Amino acid sequence: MAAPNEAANKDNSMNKPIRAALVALVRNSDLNGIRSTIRQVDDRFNRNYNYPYILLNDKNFTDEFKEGIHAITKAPVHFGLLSDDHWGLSPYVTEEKVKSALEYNKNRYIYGGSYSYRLMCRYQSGFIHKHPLLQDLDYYWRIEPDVNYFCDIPYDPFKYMRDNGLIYGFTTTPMEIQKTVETLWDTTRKWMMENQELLPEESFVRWVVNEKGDYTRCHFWSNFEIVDLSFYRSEAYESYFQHLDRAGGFFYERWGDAPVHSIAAAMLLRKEQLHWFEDIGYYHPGLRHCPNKPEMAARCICGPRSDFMYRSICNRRFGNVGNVPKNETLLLAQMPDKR
Ligand SMILES: Nc1nc2c(ncn2[C@@H]2O[C@H](COP(=O)(O)OP(=O)(O)OP(=O)(O)O)[C@@H](O)[C@H]2O)c(=O)[nH]1
Ligand SMILES: *[C@@H]1O[C@H](CO)[C@@H](O)[C@H](O)[C@H]1NC(C)=O
Ligand SMILES: *[C@@H]1O[C@H](CO)[C@@H](O)[C@H](O)[C@H]1NC(C)=O
Ligand SMILES: [Mg+2]
Repeated sequence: MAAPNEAANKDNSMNKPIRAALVALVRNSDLNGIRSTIRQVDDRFNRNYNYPYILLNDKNFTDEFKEGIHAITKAPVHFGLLSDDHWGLSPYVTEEKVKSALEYNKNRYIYGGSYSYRLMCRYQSGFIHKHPLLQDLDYYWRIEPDVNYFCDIPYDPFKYMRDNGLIYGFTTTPMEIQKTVETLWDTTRKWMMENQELLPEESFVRWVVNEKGDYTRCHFWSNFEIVDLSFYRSEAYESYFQHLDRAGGFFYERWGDAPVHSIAAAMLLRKEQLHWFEDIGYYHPGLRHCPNKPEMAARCICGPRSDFMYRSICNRRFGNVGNVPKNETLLLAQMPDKR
């Protein structure tokens, strides 16, 4: 019997089932919104694949919620509760200072005075990938209530990620509100200087920092993200998250999981490991992406096709900048954020 050659071996691993799931953090009050999302994800993609849904909540899901979800999908669904050590106030901040920060910020920007919003952002930044229900997954695809999927997805994005060595997939690239991240870049720079051994030889960091050392506030909107979870489980990501948590900005400011995930991806990955799913037409309140390439648009129900991503400064920047070597990254990390 002939020994299998290398190509055959490779082929074999390409066809291995992928351990992946669609994951959402939701409240019982989000039932209608998440039913709507799940129905669209099923219709557009998952009815052909049957990847499980994992729904997480800081409170017990009600029977009404669980029944409502099972009634809308045939895919397996797992309901999970968050542990108290994952969902709560950071041990590095003081309650008093948090209270006055919420008071100060409540009219400065959306969710400026919301405590639970901050718990949500901290959870999705540092803990969601540690939930026991996600332990055996290689990839997750984050979904949210009340979003729209406009286009048929006639292939498996998880498999696409794996076969192409991709780590982070996104659909939209807005710019973060300055006031919510006032010290995020300076805190990040400090981490880079103190943890040089965790930086890769080459990275896409120039997407988030310009030649003058200023934070561009470009980020991937993480209400949609498809991610190789080994990235969030890596020593570098965990060290970065711990450093941010210690600085207190999840509470004193309103650091979102979107800018945090995005800075980490740009700083720790190469451009070839990031992917714009241009063909996945998507809407989350506030932003819409509708593909304009004819072969993509043919599978979509949205229009006209001159949406956000074709005007987005951050999407243009994604196309225009490339990887830089570590020595250049460190020069940028020495420059204070001047805004
Ligand atoms: N279990 C639980 N889930 C939450 C809580 N706050 C937010 N979420 C979920 O976290 C995700 C993000 O929250 P959103 O309120 O959608 O935040 P956003 O997308 O920044 O803003 P909007 O969609 O405009 O409200 C959603 O899936 C919410 O259902 C919470 O206190 N408990
Ligand atoms: C949540 O569910 C668990 C397990 O079913 C139960 O032990 C616990 O008492 C519930 N908590 C609340 C607040 O209902
Ligand atoms: C970074 O190192 C490379 C060689 O690895 C060198 O060509 C380049 O000039 C260096 N850049 C800076 C800014 O020092
Ligand atoms: Mg949302």
